[in-house]
Amino acid sequence: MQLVCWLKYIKTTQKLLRSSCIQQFSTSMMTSFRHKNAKRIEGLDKNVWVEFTKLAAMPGVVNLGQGFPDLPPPSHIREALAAAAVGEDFMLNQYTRGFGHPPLVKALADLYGSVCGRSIDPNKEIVVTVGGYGSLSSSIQGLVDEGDEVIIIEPFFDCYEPMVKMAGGIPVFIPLRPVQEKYEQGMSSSGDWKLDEEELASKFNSRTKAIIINTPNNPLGKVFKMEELKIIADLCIKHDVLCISDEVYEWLIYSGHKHVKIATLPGMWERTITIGSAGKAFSVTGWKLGWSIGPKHLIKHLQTIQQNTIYTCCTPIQEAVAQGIRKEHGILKEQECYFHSLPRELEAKRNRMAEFLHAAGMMPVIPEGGYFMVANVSVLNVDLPKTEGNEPYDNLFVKWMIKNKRLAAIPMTSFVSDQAKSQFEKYIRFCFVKQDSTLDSAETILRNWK
Ligand code: IK2
Repeated sequence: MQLVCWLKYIKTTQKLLRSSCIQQFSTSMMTSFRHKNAKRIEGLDKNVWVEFTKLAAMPGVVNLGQGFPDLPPPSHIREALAAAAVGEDFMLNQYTRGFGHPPLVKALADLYGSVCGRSIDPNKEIVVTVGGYGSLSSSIQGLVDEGDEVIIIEPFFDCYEPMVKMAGGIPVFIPLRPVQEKYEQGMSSSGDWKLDEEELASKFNSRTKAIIINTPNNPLGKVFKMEELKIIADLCIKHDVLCISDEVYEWLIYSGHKHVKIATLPGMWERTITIGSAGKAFSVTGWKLGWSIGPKHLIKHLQTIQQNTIYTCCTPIQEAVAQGIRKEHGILKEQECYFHSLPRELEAKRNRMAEFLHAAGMMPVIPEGGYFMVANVSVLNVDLPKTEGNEPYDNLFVKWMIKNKRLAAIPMTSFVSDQAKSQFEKYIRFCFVKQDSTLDSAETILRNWK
């Protein structure tokens, strides 16, 4: 009897073992074959916004990290959105044209037609996308091929590098450098950061497909001058290279500076995609609506990406942005135009931030445009805790500042390639498109720093 029991026990155990082995085997099969990422996203899983937005959301932290306004957007555009959703024309809640809602592409063609001094075909030379981000993505996916080189100016908006890699392209970096760190009363200007002309020329070759430029630049706030853009344009023309010009901060230009669209330089329209963002133009970053404008022989490739990825963007938001653009276009020469009143309001905030960063002992770089300010923090000589590995100084500094000072910013090395981290790690980026009360809280922390 005992022997029978033993035999039964052994049989059951073998059965269980067998099924668990099969399970383990099949799980590892699934992990290795079915659950594995596509090669094109290999190594691209880290993201600065995921990491630092979580830290900045801790209770009691003043958030000058990610670039979103905590100011009220213009009421006309919010009312237009409400009306689009609940108004009589209920069809505004249904799909619209895939490449862009007809009233929006018309409004964009009219506005940019007058800004660029040329006629723009609303249907063939514009595509409306999910944010400026969507435009970057469809430009790169639609135009960059396996093995193509794409020149990226450092520091750069962080998604350029992974987007180029996802398309199979090869990013080729060129840094902006402070020509001479001219500090006047502890401050310098983003205009002091320049490209070396010879170094830039050395990056162009027969494999170069495109260059990505960003003016005003995030994070530096540099507004590229006509002569700097001419150098880039001449190289593009000489080497038959495309230009993806990210101009999401085009309206945020401070006194004494001027935004120049590289697409308006001779020979550049036919090789340039210009990217804009309603989120940045109207302080509605959560609406995630942007656009690409360019010649039809390039835009048609972005349209192909659009129709095979997201197909169309949200109709009521497009309708509201169309109305907003028409309104601002109508008063473009007036002081009250939001595209002029916002930078006026922000210039005062910029100056205020420069003062209080300086008071804390940091060395701010005054931006000529955009809504970010970088500051050299290495001069504070903060004794940072040692960590394993080689995490850059600015990363450690920001984590320390969030924990000990309850103030959040973004490390500058998030905006550069791995090779350039040591060159940029003494800077961090603050955002100043904030209500006075938010800046008051930041100022209190910074003035009590010592
Ligand atoms: N291009 C640049 C240069 C941007 O800065 C952004 C938005 N970035 O804001 C987050 C931050 O830096 O804190 C985009 C493109 C994307 O624009 P959109 O929000 O319209 O997709």
